[in-house]
This record gives sequence, structure tokens and C-alpha cells, in this order.
Amino acid sequence: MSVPSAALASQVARLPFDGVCLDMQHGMIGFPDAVGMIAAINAAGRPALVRSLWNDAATPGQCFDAGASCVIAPMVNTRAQAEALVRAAKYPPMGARSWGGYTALQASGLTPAEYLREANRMTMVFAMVETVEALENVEAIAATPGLDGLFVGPSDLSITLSKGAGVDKTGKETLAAMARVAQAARANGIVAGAFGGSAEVIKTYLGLGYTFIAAAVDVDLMQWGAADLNRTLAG
Ligand code: 3PY
Ligand code: MG
Repeated sequence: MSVPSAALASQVARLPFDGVCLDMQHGMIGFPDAVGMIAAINAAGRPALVRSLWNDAATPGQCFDAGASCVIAPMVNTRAQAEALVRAAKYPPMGARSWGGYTALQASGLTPAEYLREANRMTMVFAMVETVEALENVEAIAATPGLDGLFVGPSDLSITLSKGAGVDKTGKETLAAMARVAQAARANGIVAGAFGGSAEVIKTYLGLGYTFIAAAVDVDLMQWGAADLNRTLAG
């Protein structure tokens, strides 16, 4: 989702998808918006995921405290940056997340001791691989203890692969790079994820072994629905 609306999040959470991801990087969603949206998504029985604005130390804990199940951090280019991400997202001894997740704690129905024990398993953290630098380090990033998955940003990845010449989400070089990322994830028993955005792209990435795909953006779904309606009426 890119649109900051709890009312819309509640509707999107009832569409036939496995979860709803809030885009705090390229969407228009800030943390106060995310709080209401996460609650609406969870109330519909779906997991709420968040793509953070940046790989900062505060956002994972803040979003998990509010009830998010997964945080996806952009532009994780090195092993050190991946380790910093895990530190921000996981409680000790795996990381250094600060205690205070009252919304998540109450919603879990667990005692504080149980929540502390279960939280690192209940919350997932994914590193975005979307630069040539990240690709060169992908085996080391994928082996970061506590990291739950890799998530490819194919647009940025193709931009850096082509040195700024263009965006090509299904170009030969992009797909070769994505095959390497999927292999690194598989070798470490973590999730291989990517941003899809259209049926054709999703099918291509499934073919590469990706198992977690951000399917489509809210505004695109609306545009496609409107275009389809007009086509049907015209036909
Ligand atoms: C990218 O393709 O670069 C992304 O970050 C997808 O949202
Ligand atoms: Mg990107």
C-alpha cells in the first residue's frame, strides 16, 4: 500500500492476498498512519508488513511494537548493514531491540516473559538487495545470523546494474542477478522475496524460485480495475 488510510487498509486486507505491506519509503505512509493501518490489517486477520523509509535503527522496533509482523529495510548493501538491521529488529541475545511493545504484547495474548521468548520468531526482518554493491556482498548478507529473508528491489537493482541507463525488471542481467540472490537465500535457509508489480513479472520471479512476492501496488490495482471495467463496457 502507498496510500495512508486505515479505512482503505481494512479493505485491502480483505482482498485475496496473504498479507498487506505498507510502503514507508516510496508510499505516502508515515508512522502515525502506519499505526492505524497495522491495526486495521491485523483486525482483518492478515499480517501487516512494513517497508521502512531507510535501514535505520528505530523503525523495526517501532513497527513491531505497533503490531507489524515483518519489516523490509531498503538498500542493505553490506554485511555490517545487515547486522545493524538484525540488531534493531531482534531482542537479545540475537539483537538489541528495546522493550516496550505494548500494542503487540496485548494483541499476542502472551505474558511479557512469553512474548520476549517468542518475539524474535514472530517478527521477521528482510534486507533489500537492490544495488550492485549488495549483489557483490549477497552471500555474506544472506548468512547474517537472525536475518529472515532477502528482498530484491528489481528497479533499483537494474538501475545500478546498468549504471543508470534504465529500469529493466526482467532484463537478462537483472534476472541473472536475481538468480544469484535466490541461491544465496536458499543456501542459508532464508526467504527469497522480491517486488513484482504485475502478473508477468510475478510469474518470471516465481520461475526463479522466489517464494515471497509483493504482488501489486494499491493505486495500480485501482487503475487496472478501472481500465478493465472500461474495456468490458466498450466491448
Ligand atoms: C525497487 O524495485 O527498487 C523497489 O524498491 C521495489 O519497491
Ligand atoms: Mg528500491
